[in-house]
Amino acid sequence: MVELAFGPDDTSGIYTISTAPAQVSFQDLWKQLCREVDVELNRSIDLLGPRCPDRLREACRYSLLGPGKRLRPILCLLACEALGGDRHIAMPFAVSLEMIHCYSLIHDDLPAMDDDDLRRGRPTSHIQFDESTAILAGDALQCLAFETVLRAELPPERLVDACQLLSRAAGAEGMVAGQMDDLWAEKHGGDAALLASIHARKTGAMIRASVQLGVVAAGGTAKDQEIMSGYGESIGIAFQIADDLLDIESSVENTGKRTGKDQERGKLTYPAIHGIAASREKAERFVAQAVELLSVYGSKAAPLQQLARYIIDRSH
Ligand code: GRG
Repeated sequence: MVELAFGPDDTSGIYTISTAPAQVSFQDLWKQLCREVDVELNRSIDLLGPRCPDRLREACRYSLLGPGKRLRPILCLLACEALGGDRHIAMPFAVSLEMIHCYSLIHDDLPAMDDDDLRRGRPTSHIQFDESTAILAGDALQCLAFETVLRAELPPERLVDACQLLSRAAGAEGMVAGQMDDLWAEKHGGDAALLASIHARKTGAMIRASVQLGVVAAGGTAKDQEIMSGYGESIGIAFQIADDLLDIESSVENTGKRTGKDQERGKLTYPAIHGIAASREKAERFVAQAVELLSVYGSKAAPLQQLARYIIDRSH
C-alpha cells in the first residue's frame, strides 16, 4: 500500500491532511472519514422530528447507514481540505450527498427500475420493508438532503450555491436524466456517444458535484471550481467503467450486489461497447488525467489523487 503524508492531529488524534508528520495510510484516512461521516448520518436521522413515522425513520436509517463506501462524502471533505478548508465545515454538504445517493439507490433497486433484491450485501429497501415504504424513504432522504445543506455554518450565498449544484447534479438534467436514458437504452440500444452521455449524468454528475460542494465549503475560486470539476468528471467516468467491469468480473460476495446483471438486462456499458481491455485502458487514462489536474495543489491534493487510483483498483 502506498503511504501518504497524512498524520494525526496533535490534539484530537483526528487525521488532517497537511499538518502531522506521522505516516497514515490512505486506507486509514478513508476509515477515519467514514467514521466521521457515519456519526453525522446517524445524527441526521435522530434529528427527524416526532411526526416522522417510526417505520419511515427506520427505512431511512437502514439505507443511509448501510455499509457503503461513502465515496461522495469523502470526495467532498477531501476537496475542501485540498483547498485549505476545514472539513468539519463541509460535513453537512458531505452528508447531503450521501442522502441523495442513497435515495437514488433505493429507487434504482425498485421493481419498476433495476429490480434488485440485494444492495450493500443486504436486502434492498423494498425487500426489507415494502415497496411503498422504500419509495417514501427515498423521497424523504431527498428532501432531507437539501435541509441538511442549509445547516452548514457558511454564508447564505454559499448555501445557495451548494443547493443549486446539488439539485442540478441530481435532477432532471443530471442523475435523473441519466437514469431515464439508461432505462430507454436498455430497450432501444445505443452507441458510444449515448453511453458516455448517460453515465456523465447518471453517475458522473453526483461525483462531480461532490468535489464541487467541497470547493464551495472551502470558499474556493472559479478556477478551483474548474479544476475540481475536471477532476470530478474524469474520475466519474473511471468510476463507471470500473463499475461495469466489476459487474462482469467480480462476485456478489465482493460487491454486495448481484453481478452479471448488465448483460442480462442488455445494458449499455463500457465493456459492451468498447470491450474489456479498451475499457480498462480508458479508465487508466481518465485517472491519469484526474491526477495531473490536481498537481497544482501539491501534497494537499495527494489524498484525492490516491482516491482516483482507488476508484479503478477497488474490488467493490
Ligand atoms: C433512481 C433517480 C434514480 C437514479 C439512479 C445511482 C443510480 C441512478 C443508479 C445506481 C445503479 C448503479 C449500480 C449505477 C452504477 C454506479 C453507481 C452509482 C454505483 C453505486 O455507487 P457506489 O459504488 O455504492 O458508490 P456504495 O454502496 O458504495 O455507496
